[in-house]
Amino acid sequence: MEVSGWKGIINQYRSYLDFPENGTVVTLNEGNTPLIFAPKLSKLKNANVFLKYEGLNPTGSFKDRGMTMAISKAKSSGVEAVVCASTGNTSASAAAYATRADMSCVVLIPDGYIALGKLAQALIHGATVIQIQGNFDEALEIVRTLPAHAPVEIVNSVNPSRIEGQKTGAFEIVDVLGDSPDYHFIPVGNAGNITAYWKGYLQFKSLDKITKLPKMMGFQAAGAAPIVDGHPIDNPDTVATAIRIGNPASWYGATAAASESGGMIGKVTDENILEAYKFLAKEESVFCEPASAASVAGLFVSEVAKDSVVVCVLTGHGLKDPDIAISQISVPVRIEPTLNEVLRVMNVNN
Ligand code: AN7
Repeated sequence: MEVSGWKGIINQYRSYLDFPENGTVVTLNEGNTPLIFAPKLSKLKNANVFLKYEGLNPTGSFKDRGMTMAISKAKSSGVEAVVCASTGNTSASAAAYATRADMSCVVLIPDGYIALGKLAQALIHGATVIQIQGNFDEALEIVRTLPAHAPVEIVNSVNPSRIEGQKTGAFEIVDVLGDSPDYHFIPVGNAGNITAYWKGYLQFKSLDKITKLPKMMGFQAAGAAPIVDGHPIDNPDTVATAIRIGNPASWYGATAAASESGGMIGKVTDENILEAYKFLAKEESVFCEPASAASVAGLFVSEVAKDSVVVCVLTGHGLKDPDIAISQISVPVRIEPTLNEVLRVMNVNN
């Protein structure tokens, strides 16, 4: 039955995507996420700051943009099983889209370093979840070799369809702003997303749909900052488990985006990240996961030109990682169920 409304990023941007004409579209209506004005950040930085809230995608992260492409292409070419390594969000997205396509899905995750919500998603969508006693980089190394031994397709961002789908985030930003922002702040883990956004902006520039290109400002967590430090990190460590990655697959894509755009790849401490995370929730009413806040943490430590247009991508939803949220706030008070007790503790004066 034909219905009106948004039908996902492939249907919306098909003419700009490398997608076969008769390909099967596997979609959960991902994309079309809001670009939310951030008044308090704007005031603090003397700029016009917007938040691209990717947590509102179907599985709660930007990964769905790439996954609709990767799974659609895989389905169109008769693939029956997909595999990925993941710090969590890729596994949640792969599990959901593979199920939608009646394919099986295997995910390798680092034991003990995946947010609760993401683990729940991968499991409830029916993926085979394998926890490895190692980190993401070790999981991806194994995944890369799997297609030589079993009939599976990789849906990590080493699969070019992932990057191709994720570039639509840039298209949506341009569709709302009418042009590129001046600065594009984004967390960097495996570096697929910064590579994808830059590809999207470049494509729209080559089509004269925008007059300028943004400075790409990528931020890694200080304990997992191989690109900034200039070498792979054997034991990456950060509270932002989503970007706990020591050897990014799209390393070159990230450095190219930064240098070609006149931007940079920087690093922010866990303290910076949690401060931005809490600021976003308390001051802007936008709840993202810790890794996502690395973009805003990056903005906090950067200079931006007065009155410039700034976009910070918030890559995943705050509900993904309830444990970190609860650890950052004081526990609610417990009282007897009486009016007087409520009045005593509710902290609203008349
Ligand atoms: C919320 O799910 O790598 O630089 O396996 O979940 O494109 O890797 C997640 C990465 C930022 C970094 N924010 O993006 C995975 C995974 C969130 C993320 C990133 C991730 P890339």
